[in-house]
Amino acid sequence: MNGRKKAMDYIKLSKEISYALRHAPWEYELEIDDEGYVDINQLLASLNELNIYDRLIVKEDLEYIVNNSDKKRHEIKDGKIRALYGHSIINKISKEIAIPPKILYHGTAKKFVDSIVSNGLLPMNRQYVHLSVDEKMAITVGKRRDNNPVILEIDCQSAVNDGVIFYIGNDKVWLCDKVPPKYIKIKLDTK
Ligand code: HQG
Repeated sequence: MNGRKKAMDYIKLSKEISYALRHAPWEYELEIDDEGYVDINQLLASLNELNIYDRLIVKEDLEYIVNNSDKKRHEIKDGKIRALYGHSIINKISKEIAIPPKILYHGTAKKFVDSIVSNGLLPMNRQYVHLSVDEKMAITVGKRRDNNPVILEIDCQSAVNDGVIFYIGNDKVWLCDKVPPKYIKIKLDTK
């Protein structure tokens, strides 16, 4: 065995799959369809060319990641796999429109709050704004950027009544094209 090759690392592999499917399918020679799916065999071939691990990555490894990750980031269907949210590629992934819960949450850094209050929540480098189903999750999301994140409460009920469209990411993540300031309330400053 080549000593430099590593044992399978599912967290690292999951991150690499997210990177490929959300941000850079072309780097992995993947054709991505309108819903974000790529062919599993194409993805495996490309990952295995990198020759990182001490064995080949197989379909069951992808299934393991999908079924055992802390979050439902990816979905497998009919020999294809996709990221459920997080995309930044130019061609917008089409997502299923649905009516969200009355309230959703967004965790962010304090330094962004003034801009968000003025301009609303914008997708920034991604295709959609990402919203969380509960405050706990929003705090975790916000902590990626600020030890004391600010939690925003989104009045989805009013937004839906006014015609704002929401999309399903997964069971805990909702997506939106943008959230105008009038539906945003500062819920919790965790400091
Ligand atoms: C902020 C992770 C200034 C926004 C997470 C956020 C999530 C503004 C940042 C998912 C703004 C964008 C996405 C405005 C928004 N002015 N700043 N008008 N509007 N922002 O990473 O929601 O673990 O693109 O508040 O858990 O943090 O990778 O979005 O701070 O579910 O699966 O601009 O990614 O999931 O940051 O995270 P991001 P996000 P994974």
